[in-house]
Amino acid sequence: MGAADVAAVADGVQAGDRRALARAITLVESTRDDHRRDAAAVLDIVLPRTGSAVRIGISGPPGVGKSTFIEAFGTSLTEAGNQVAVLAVDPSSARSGGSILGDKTRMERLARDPKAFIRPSPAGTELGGVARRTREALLLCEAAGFDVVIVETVGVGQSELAVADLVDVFVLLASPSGGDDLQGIKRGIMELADLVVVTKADGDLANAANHSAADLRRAIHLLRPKYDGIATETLLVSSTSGTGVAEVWEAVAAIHAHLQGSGQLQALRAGQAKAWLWDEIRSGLLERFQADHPRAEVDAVEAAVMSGEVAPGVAAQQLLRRVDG
Ligand SMILES: Nc1nc2c(ncn2[C@@H]2O[C@H](COP(=O)(O)OP(=O)(O)OP(=O)(O)O)[C@@H](O)[C@H]2O)c(=O)[nH]1
Ligand SMILES: [Mg+2]
Repeated sequence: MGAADVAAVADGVQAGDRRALARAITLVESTRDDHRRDAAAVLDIVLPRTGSAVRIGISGPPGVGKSTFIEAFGTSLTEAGNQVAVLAVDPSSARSGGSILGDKTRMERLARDPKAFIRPSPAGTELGGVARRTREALLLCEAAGFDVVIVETVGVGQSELAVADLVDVFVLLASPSGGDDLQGIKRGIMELADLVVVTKADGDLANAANHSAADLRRAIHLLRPKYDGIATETLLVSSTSGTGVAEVWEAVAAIHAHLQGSGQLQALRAGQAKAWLWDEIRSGLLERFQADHPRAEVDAVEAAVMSGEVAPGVAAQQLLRRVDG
């Protein structure tokens, strides 16, 4: 792509043109060197126009009701005049393509909403790559004028950590359940949450949802608060009836306002930018290392290490020596 084309894409993004935004995100997601260079050039141009959105992470186990909630939540936000972008972070191992099809039908209204933009996760990539590209896609959405960016991830392991690292407010969805196992939520994940929302608080499940909320409140009470001056709340929602959806936004907005007012948001984002820099350096070095070292040579060294012939540290030093030169 020539400089003029790069400028045209960047202009389109800044004008809020959906096709330009989709094209820029495709560049960001590409693994081709020339595409990555073009993506970097576009990002460089639009960077001054980024930073003003409320960045929300939404996570929860499969089937908890993420898509249904985002449909209700996103629609209520666009009705209030906001422009809402939804990005998904899902390492390919986490789910099959079938669920993405499910998402399309569960977010039907939002998908057709002219004030919303939904982008599924790029397929066939590992978590590190997806997280990196999602950060860039998030910046592009901000430059395109979206004032709320939602990053969705299915909570099956490391992806929550990656998402918590790129948003301002992290919302954890939990299922109604009679048990006292806290729906299998790991303590480490609960510690990431700025807000916990129990879903499906309606009909037959209303009672179980209330019990779950009470259990979660007790568990959260025992955790160290994530920020000074903000206690992690547990709310109840029914995405199908709409009950509680507005309260989730009020809580998110209150947390965001508190972080902004206290200077903690600036510190949070600065820390995230620094971590992102080192992520890029790490993956850039690894890519160069792999380009410099033929696969067969690395395989042979791996085999020697695995059989105990060579100590891992010694083998690594030998391979790394060549990177210095
Ligand atoms: N009763 C009730 N059911 C709901 C509600 N929200 C979602 N569900 C149902 O729960 C099921 C899962 O909802 P999804 O929104 O697809 O859940 P998800 O978390 O996106 O699932 P994955 O994408 O597979 O991880 C569906 O059958 C929904 O109809 C709700 O508020 N009330
Ligand atoms: Mg879903």
